[in-house]
Amino acid sequence: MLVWFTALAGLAALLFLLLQTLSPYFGDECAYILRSIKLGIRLTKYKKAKPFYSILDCFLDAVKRRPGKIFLHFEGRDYSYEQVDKQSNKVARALQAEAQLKEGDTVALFLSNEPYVVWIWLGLAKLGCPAALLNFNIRSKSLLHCFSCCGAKVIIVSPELQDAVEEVLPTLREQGISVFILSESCSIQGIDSLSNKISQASDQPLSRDLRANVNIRSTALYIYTSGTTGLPKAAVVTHERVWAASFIQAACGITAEDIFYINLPLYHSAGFLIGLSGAIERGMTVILKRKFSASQFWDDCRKHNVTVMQYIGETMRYLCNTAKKDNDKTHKVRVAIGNGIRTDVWSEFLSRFGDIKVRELYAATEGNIGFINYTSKIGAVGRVNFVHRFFFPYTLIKFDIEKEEPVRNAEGLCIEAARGETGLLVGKITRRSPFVGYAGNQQQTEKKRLRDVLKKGDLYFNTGDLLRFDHENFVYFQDRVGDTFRWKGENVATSEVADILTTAPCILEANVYGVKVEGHEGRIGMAAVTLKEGQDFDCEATYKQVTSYLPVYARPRFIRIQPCLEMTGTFKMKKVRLVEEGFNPAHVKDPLFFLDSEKKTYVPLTEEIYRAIISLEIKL
Ligand SMILES: *[C@@H]1O[C@H](CO)[C@@H](O)[C@H](O)[C@H]1NC(C)=O
Ligand SMILES: CC(=O)N[C@H]1CO[C@H](CO)[C@@H](O)[C@@H]1O
Repeated sequence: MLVWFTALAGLAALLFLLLQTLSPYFGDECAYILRSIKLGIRLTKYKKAKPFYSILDCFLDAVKRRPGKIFLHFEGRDYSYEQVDKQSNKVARALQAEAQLKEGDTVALFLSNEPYVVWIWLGLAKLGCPAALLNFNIRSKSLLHCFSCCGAKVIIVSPELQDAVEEVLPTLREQGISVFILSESCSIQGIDSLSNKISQASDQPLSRDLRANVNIRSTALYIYTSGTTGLPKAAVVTHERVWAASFIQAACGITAEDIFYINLPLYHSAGFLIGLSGAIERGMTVILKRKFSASQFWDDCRKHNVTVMQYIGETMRYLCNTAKKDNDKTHKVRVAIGNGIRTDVWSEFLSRFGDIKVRELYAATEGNIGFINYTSKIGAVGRVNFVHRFFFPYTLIKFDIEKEEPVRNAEGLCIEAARGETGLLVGKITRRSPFVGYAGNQQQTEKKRLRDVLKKGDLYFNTGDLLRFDHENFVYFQDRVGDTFRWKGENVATSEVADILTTAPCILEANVYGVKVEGHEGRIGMAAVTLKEGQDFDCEATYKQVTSYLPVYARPRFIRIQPCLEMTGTFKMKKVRLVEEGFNPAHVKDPLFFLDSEKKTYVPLTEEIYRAIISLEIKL
């Protein structure tokens, strides 16, 4: 018996070695598949559990298991699992009393990156209430839009964002919205202080009955994404999705003993779901940072013994751009999880900061398909793997960039892209990989659904992203379709920028797009505009308009004045040629302007300025 068993084990080992020589990634592949299967089994168990087992229950179990373990470190203070639990009880009780919250009521959080986000989110979860995570950079019209599409009747605001909320207060009051600010007192009529009420509230646990109806398909969060048109959209994040994203750390081999550094905003899925929620799933310690700082990054990591870091493409480049130091490799960081890193930055990062496993992943907040880079292939966002593809069917289809639509054959079906060819990623919508859509926006939800893809009557989620699979099955991200581009890790919706530009006194029409600049990830904002009759381009007024209403990353740094804008047959503005022509004054004959953030105005874009930008003397 034992002999047989040993022989069998030997055979298995031999087979493994054989396959490993056939594909150098076979070992990684097996480890990843095994981990994924284990996580799949766990998710199925949670789905079937009665009552439903949510990430909050996972947190409460962690509190029971290791109450004294540090959950959160923020600006010199430690908060244990037990302390965070008690603090969230106080928040829940204060909100129950002050805002009369009931199970299912949505509450919007307009908060900086601080521990309050965690306490309030857990407090709301204890009441069975979803949280809408507002981006703290948005203002005025965008802020009102984001707030109203999630259907919240309550908004909670950080003291440093008081001005922004005062600006929209008249509208909020008209709609009968309760506004709470996290300070001890507030003299503004229509804004109530909350901190004093939280500190007076009891820290006793709340009854589970308060969230008796929450199940895996209930909405847990709203996370905003700027899609292909106009204002941000509120992606509905169900508990199922929270679990799936929370498993990413586990899938990357992170353990409870790791220490996770969150320096990304908590209003994005990266920081909130993968970082914070994933940390709860692991029962680990989080070092929370108010704002990303390249200069403090490694000192923070050394000081707190950080072992796992998170990045978006840009932040890796910022780290590589800091002055070299002797202790660059002295730290305990072993894994970096993120997305959008450029191949050259990736290589530089590894040679500069040592042997860190980069786990590049591809996923959209609302999407139903994702990839993780689980081998060590530089540049790839993941691998096509038959187990993954079996459970979550997806494909790449041929896409017409100019028409911005999938190419279809004579029967009206889409055409799969060949190996090595760039195509649009679509994920089949099934019960296992659902697409829930956007809150209060049926039209946008419908736009992301693609029918008759491979068979008549089938239904896919259109990611709006162009990817490529190579001959070794690696997956590469290529670009985002259409009107959204990425700059500094943020999506910029061009029509939103155009709306702001056309309210400047001199501008008639605006066509906004992103252009590539050497040495930078993503695309920087540029606009081709036409002027109102008899008007000149007003540098100062346009600067004022742009800086008052747009976050820094969305402002068009280049403006091109055109006599008229080129349109498609269906009256869509043509962008492709403009994008290609870029902002080089030697090639573009139209007048060009540059947003000079030091002079605080637009200035004519001279050859000299162009050269300074290309040589990175001018920081963008
Ligand atoms: C980091 O690790 C070192 C050595 O293991 C230990 O002495 C130190 O106390 C740790 N620092 C923190 C903040 O935990
Ligand atoms: C596809 C993939 O996994 N890519 C990365 C995964 O992680 C390794 C380890 O750091 C990287 O080197 C790969 O480039």
